Amino acid sequence: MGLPSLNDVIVAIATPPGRGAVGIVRVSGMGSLELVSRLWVGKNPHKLGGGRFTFGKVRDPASGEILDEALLLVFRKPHSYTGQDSAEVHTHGSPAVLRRVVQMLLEQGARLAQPGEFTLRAYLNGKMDLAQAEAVLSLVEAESDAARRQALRGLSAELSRKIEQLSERLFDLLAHIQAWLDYPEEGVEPARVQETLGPVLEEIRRLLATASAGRIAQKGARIALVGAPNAGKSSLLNALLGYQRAIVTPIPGTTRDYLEAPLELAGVPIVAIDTAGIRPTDDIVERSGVEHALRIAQEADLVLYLADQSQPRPTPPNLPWERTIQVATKADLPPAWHDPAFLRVSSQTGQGLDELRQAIHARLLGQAPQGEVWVSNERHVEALRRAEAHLKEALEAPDDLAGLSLEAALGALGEILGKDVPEEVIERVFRNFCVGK
Ligand SMILES: Nc1nc2c(ncn2[C@@H]2O[C@H](COP(=O)(O)OP(=O)(O)O)[C@@H](O)[C@H]2O)c(=O)[nH]1
Ligand SMILES: [Mg+2]
Repeated sequence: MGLPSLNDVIVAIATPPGRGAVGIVRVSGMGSLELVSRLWVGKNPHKLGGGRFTFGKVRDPASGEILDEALLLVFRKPHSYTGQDSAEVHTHGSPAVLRRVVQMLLEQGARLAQPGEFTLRAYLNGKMDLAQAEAVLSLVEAESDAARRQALRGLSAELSRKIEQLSERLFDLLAHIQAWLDYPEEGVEPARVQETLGPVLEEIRRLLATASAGRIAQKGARIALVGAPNAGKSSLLNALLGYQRAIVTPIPGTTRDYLEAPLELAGVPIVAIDTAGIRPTDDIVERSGVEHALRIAQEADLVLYLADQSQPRPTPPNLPWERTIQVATKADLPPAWHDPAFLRVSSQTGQGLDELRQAIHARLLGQAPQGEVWVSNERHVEALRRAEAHLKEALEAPDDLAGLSLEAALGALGEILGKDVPEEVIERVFRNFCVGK
């Protein structure tokens, strides 16, 4: 299919579908001010300074009919989002008005923008690199504070700068190896492959270690509450939520199905899943619930295993222990056993709940340093993994061959920024955008 042309004027409604207080139509490309001026009654857009608003009316150039009162915002290249002459028409947020404005611009020679095409133009015109363009999408999609914060980091090129710095160090090393190979008689010192690669590799691994937190910040996490019947799972869910979501009874086996409840914990969107109590049973409905609970636990990002510390200690089920927090419940009652590996919590008094929230937060986002950029984009993670593998190769290769692996690693890092990436990759990135962004 190929990437769309940069040379025509594109137009799209930039605000979400439906009615709103204000609706925005966006135009970008060479000649966009000319097109807009044909339907603008008011100050001549050509005479308007970049970044300035003017108040006027939108008129159908064919019939002369006035459609709405509006604001016009003009940007001049290269000082615009896309790097081209651009304009925004802010009308009242009526779908009928917005559609007509777009229609009239199409009649004047613009074409409908494809999804993400404004941001694509920004990338192709060098206003941002590919990682920043992806951060734009992450920011638009961000539903939690953590995701929003990380997207902004990407947008302001924190990740890009880090990747550029690493690439530069590799590039210097590569140049050195080449000089040493090509001009042996010049007395070029042997390249210090180990000394340079070690720290770069470490840095890449540090970035990769943030991937799980990055993904969770962006997409959220699923936390399963499991344990024997009457362990206090539903009570704990309600305590974490702050309202009565799940039925609590003293009768074991009340929750036979599972239920999901959304909550936000330390800026991360969480889905907490209350499951059927795990015990051997002949009841067919309950047994199915038990099997389901174990499967949910295997698939969850984090498991809370609950055991009632006021009762004899239960035999633990088969759980993914490396992502499980053990919780001793009903801490307000006298203990029948004690194990320091368990967090003692009472849903009734609230004892231990803050510690539990902190433990959950630490498990979900723990490896990722706050105040630093996290890698949340799957494409970036994959490229970093390849760079890591090539650098490992380079470390193990004799110095005269290390250059090849270095080049491959540099290629992988460059892809993150969109350097020398095939058009298909670019198309795939922008396909997920909405029209008008
Ligand atoms: N004293 C005390 N009782 C609790 C606590 N949490 C739950 N219970 C009681 O234990 C019983 C089972 O609780 P529930 O949340 O339904 O357990 P589930 O079967 O694991 O969902 C109910 O009678 C609850 O009132 C707690 O922290 N302290
Ligand atoms: Mg229950």
